[in-house]
Amino acid sequence: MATEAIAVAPTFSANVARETGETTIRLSLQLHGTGEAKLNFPVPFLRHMLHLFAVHGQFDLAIDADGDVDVEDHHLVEDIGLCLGKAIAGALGNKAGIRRYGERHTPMDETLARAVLDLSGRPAFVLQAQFTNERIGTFPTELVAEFFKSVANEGRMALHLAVLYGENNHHMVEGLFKAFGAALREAVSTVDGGVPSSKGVLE
Ligand SMILES: [Mn+2]
Repeated sequence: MATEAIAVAPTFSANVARETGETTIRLSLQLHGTGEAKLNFPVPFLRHMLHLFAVHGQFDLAIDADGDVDVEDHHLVEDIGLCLGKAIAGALGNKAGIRRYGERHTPMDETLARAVLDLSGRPAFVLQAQFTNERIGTFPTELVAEFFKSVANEGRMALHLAVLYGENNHHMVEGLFKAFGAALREAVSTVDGGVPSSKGVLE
């Protein structure tokens, strides 16, 4: 007998736990929060970025994680992205009464970043950015795309990110995380009405 997914109204919060041979992650997210971040994992630059994301989205975000960073930051960064995406999707349930779309331009000194997203239920990811350094501190710059791709896939959103212009790579990535936080905050804000789709369903 087929079981139908139960359409659960948004709770705006979710906990995700994930353990593999490469990483162990516990993450909790409150989308209608106060901007409080408690981040405990050994990738300092991503901690810095997720702190900005939480503050600019007014999300409460707690992450306790560890992984094989002696190999490279790659697995842990990708898997934290997966867990954040899962938490976003879980917190939104059937998405009834949310705005669905969000967008924001964010200047970061000389850099201008943009995030536009649709909590459509269909994963898509585009990043337009010309990074000029292979690393930011010890953080491999290529992992910025890996992180956001994981978030978009598991969060089941269309996420379009761009650095319109800029000089400093640290600023470019900061602009993206701040813009993403603010755009997501807009998309998960509540409006009157049901599921914001002409189809009546956002899966
Ligand atoms: Mn900074």
